[in-house]
Amino acid sequence: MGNNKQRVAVIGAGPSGLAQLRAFQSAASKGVDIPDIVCFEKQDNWGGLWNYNWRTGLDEYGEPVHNSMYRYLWSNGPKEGLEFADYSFEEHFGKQIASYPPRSVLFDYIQGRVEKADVRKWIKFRTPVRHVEFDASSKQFQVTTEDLVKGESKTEAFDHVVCASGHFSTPNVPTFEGFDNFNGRILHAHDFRDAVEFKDKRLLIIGTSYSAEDIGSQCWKYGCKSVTVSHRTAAIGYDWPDNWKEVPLLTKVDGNTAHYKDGTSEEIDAIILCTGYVHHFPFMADDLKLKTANRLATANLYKGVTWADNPQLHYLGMQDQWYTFNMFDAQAWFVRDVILGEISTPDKKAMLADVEDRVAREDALEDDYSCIRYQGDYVKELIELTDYPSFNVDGANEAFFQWKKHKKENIMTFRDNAYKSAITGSMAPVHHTKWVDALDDSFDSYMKN
Ligand code: FAD
Ligand code: NA7
Repeated sequence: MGNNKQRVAVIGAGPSGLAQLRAFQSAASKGVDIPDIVCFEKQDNWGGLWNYNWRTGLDEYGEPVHNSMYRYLWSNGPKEGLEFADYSFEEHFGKQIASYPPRSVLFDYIQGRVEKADVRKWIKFRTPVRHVEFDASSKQFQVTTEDLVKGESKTEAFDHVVCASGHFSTPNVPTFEGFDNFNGRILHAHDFRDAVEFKDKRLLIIGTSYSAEDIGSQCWKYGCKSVTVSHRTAAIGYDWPDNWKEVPLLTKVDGNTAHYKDGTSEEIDAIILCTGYVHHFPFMADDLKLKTANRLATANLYKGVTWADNPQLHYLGMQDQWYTFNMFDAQAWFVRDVILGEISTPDKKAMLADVEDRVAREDALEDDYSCIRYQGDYVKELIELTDYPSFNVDGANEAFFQWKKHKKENIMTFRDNAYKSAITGSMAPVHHTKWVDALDDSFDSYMKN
């Protein structure tokens, strides 16, 4: 199979980058002669966003802190939607576990697969990629990295680059009139860590998506006084607890008074901007930089991964995400086979036509259920092209549909439900403690039977 001793650079050792390493290792274990793989990771450990860190702002090397996760984060969707097809939860934990694990449990699961695959040796930690450009004459990329510990920079040639640096780390931070004089804390979701900080506080949240609903719920769980969610487009619309309300967009703050578009106002103590993230690739040369909205069909990526202007470059995990880990796998196995020459890419015109078709099909989707099916179909499309273990994607879709239904029924109890694995077919147990009562969500406490 394929051309060998080419060099492949993978940027980032989060779930997407690790999927790429596992994809190559899986081929190697079947006797395929694989290229030299070097994965550059700016943090000191793998796991990407799941590698939790208390730090905010800049880290000890002056690098922007990548982590956007918070202390008491539990999976915001059912684990049955993200399970690896080649490494089930039962294989990792030796038993089925409940459906909405806290982040430490998911980190352990992500780590288990790549420890088993023995791919840590391919990763250079504490080594951010500073610049990537393509040299048309050698047909190779020049990749400049910095070893933060040694303080040394280096430029090396690679035949292929796989960018897996994530897109939920650089915050989108609007401002509002009066913020400079607000008498309380203002932060973006990216810098939110410990809900206990907001105990007894009247909290204003701006934005209506996952971060808004989950950070609000968490602060509610850990005893904030009230939650107001302010929307630009539409209210979220769940049946919220009594001390939770939804209002139109904030127009200004005046001291501690927040004013909304409908003319109402109230006193608040803290503001959390849950206004999303931007795709940010400062290290990519302009002609290689992905510019896309956070959506299911990304701009300029053939099959959602391969850079239409240059198929030696790939981006993983750049879509908005219903599916996560197993979709990154489907992408990584496809990219591996393109790099190995097992799958050929068509000319640029055909690649762009593929992108256009994906965009048009996404634009025609009417509700969240059709979006889930669309992304499930994308996962199916990719896994049919490679030897990634085929799995019951319709079963995973079903777990997502149940999740949507359970959220609608009660947004504060949806995590108490259990679903069937699309990989092993077994049912998850109901967790020993209801989410709202599980204030200790440490690994050990969660794993108790
Ligand atoms: P990331 O996890 O972001 O990893 C990217 C890696 O690239 C990082 O390790 C980073 O340090 C590294 N990197 C970045 N720039 C450079 C550089 N220049 N050089 C070298 N290395 C670099 N998904 C779920 O399935 N379930 C959930 O419950 C869930 N909750 C979430 C909660 C929050 C708050 C957020 C923000 C996301 C959540 N997600 C969840 C989605 C999340 O995007 C995926 O689970 C997953 O982490 C994406 O993996 P990734 O590898 O693409 O990106
Ligand atoms: P999302 O899903 O990208 O949502 C961003 C939200 O922010 C969305 O509700 C936007 O409202 C809102 N937004 C963006 N800009 C503004 C301004 N200027 N004013 C008011 N509201 C604004 O980001 P999340 O952080 O919630 O989720 C990202 C990932 O983290 C997700 O995959 C989860 O797994 C965890 P809009 O509807 O556009 O009006």
